[in-house]
Amino acid sequence: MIKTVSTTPYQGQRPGTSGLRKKVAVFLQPHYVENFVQSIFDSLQGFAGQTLVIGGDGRHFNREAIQRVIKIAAANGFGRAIVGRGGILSTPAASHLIRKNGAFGGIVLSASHNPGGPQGDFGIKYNVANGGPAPEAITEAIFKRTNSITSYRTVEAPDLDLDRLGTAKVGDMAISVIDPVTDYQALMETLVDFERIRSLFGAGFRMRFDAMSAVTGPYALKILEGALGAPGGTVVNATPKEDFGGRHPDPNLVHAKQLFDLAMSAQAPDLCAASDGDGDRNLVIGRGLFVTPSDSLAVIAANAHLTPGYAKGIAGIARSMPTSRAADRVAERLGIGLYETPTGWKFFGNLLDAGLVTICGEESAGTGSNHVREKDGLWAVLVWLDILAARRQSVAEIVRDHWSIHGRHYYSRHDYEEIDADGANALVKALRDTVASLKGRRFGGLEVAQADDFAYHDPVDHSDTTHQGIRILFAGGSRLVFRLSGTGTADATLRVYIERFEPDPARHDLSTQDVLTDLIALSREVAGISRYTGRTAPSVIT
Ligand code: VG1
Ligand code: CO
Repeated sequence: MIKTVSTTPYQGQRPGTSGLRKKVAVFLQPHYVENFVQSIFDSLQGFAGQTLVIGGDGRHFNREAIQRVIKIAAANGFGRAIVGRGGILSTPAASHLIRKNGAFGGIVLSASHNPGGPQGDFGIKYNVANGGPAPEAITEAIFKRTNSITSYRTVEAPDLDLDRLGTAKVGDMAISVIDPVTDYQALMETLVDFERIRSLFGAGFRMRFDAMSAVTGPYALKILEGALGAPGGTVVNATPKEDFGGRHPDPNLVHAKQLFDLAMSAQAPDLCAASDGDGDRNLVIGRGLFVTPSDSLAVIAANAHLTPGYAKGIAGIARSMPTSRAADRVAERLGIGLYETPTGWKFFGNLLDAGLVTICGEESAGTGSNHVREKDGLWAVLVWLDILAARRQSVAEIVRDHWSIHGRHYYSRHDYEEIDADGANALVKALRDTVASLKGRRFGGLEVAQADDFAYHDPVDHSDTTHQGIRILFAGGSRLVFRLSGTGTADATLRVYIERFEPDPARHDLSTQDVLTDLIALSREVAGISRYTGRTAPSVIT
C-alpha cells in the first residue's frame, strides 16, 4: 500500500518565526504539503513505531491537509497517530498531548493569528518531543531538505473519518481520534483553583470571552461555561469556522475592537478576554483598562504563587527581546533569573526544560508556563481569573497596584504591514550599519545608552542566533526596537516596539500614545521609515 511519488523541490519552504506559513493557494500546489512533510520526516531519526500528534486550528484546508499528513506519517513508519476530533487541536493542547503521551513529536496545522479561508493563510509547524516548536537546528535542516527532495512516501488508503472518536488504522499505523478538550481541561484543573473561580462566578463576577470563531471555542465553552459555571453567553463566537467568520483572528486592539469597546463602556463586564486562531495568544482587558501583554506577563509572574500550580514560586521568567521590561522588575524583586530571547516560542523550550524559568511571555499577546511548551491563551485567562478570585480585586486595581510597586512601562507596537520587501530590508540594513555609532548620541532629551543588533546565546545548548532586531536603549529606561516579521505571507511587515519607563505613580494614568509621542517621532526619523517604506503612519497600533 506504500507508494513512493517523485517530486521536485519548491523554493521558499523555510519555516519562519513559527512554522511554514503561506497563502492557501501556495499550499494547494501539487505536492507542496507532501514535500514539506516528507522533508520534516527526512530530517528526523528514530521515529519508527513512535507516536505523532496531529491537529490544527480548523481553518480552510485543515481537514484535507490532515488526511495527507496521516498518510505520509503511516508510510514513513510512525506506529501511532493521535488526532483531535474534527482535526481540531489548539496549539497548547497539541503540546500537552505530545508530552502526556510521550510522543515523538507533533504536526500542528495552523497559521495562527493570520486570516483564514480560501484567500487566507495556512501553515504547518513541527513540534518536538518536549511539546515545543522545533528549534532552529531542526527547522534549518528541514528547509535544507526541501531544496533537494526528489520523492515522498504515502499510503493508498481511504480518508480517515475525523469526526468519529475511537481507534482506526491507516496502513500499518494505529490512529486514535480523541476529544480535543478532555486532557487539556484535566491539566488546567491541576494549575488553577476551579472551586475558587466557580465561587467567583457564583458571586456575580461577569466576563466575556471572544473565541474569534477559532479553535478555542470548544475549550472555552466546556471550561468556562461548563466546569466553572460562567453564565451562558459568556463565550462568544464559540464555533470554529474555516474562515473565522471573515475576521482576522488576532486578539489585539484592532481586530478585537468590539471587545475593547465593550470593556470601555458602561456595560463592561469584570473581564474581557480573547484568544487567536490556534488558541495560543490571549487578550486581557479589565473594566476600563487594557492590560498590555507585557504587563500581563509581569502581573502573572508576580501573582503566580497565589495559584495552586505555582504555589511554590517560580524559578525564573523569560521574555522575548521586544517585550517590555516590566517582567524584569518582577524578577529583580523576587530575586529570580530573567532571560531575554529572540522572538518566537521556540527559544523558550530549552530554558523551560532546564528548569531555569517557569513563566514565559511575548509582547504579541503570548503568555505561558512550564505546563506545556507553547504559549497558552486560555491558560493565561484562567490564571488571571484565579488571581482575581484569590485577591478579590478588580483587574484595574491589581494592575495599578503592580505599577505602584514596580513602576509602569508604557508600551506600544507599531506595525507597518505589507510594505515592499526591498525597502524593508534596506531600512534594516541601514539601521544595522549605523547602530554601533549611536551610543552616546542625544536626540532631544533622550541619550542613547546602548544600541545593537540583538544576538542570543542559548545558555543550555550554546547555540547562537544573530540579527534578531535592532534595539536602541536610552538612559532612564526608554527603548526602541525594530525588526521584520517572520510570520507574514504578503511582502514585509516592519514592527517597531516603543517603550518608556515611568517610576512616578503620579504619572501612571496618562495616555500611552501621548507618553510615547517623542519616541514615536524618533522611531520614524532614526529609521527613515517614510523614506524606505513610503508610509507616514503604521497600519496597526497595539
Ligand atoms: C509574531 C509575534 C511573535 C510570535 C509569532 C507567532 O511573529 O511577533 O511574538 O511568537 O508571531 O505567534 P513575527 O515574526 O510576525 O513578529 V502565533 O500566535 O502567530 O503562532
Ligand atoms: Co497563535
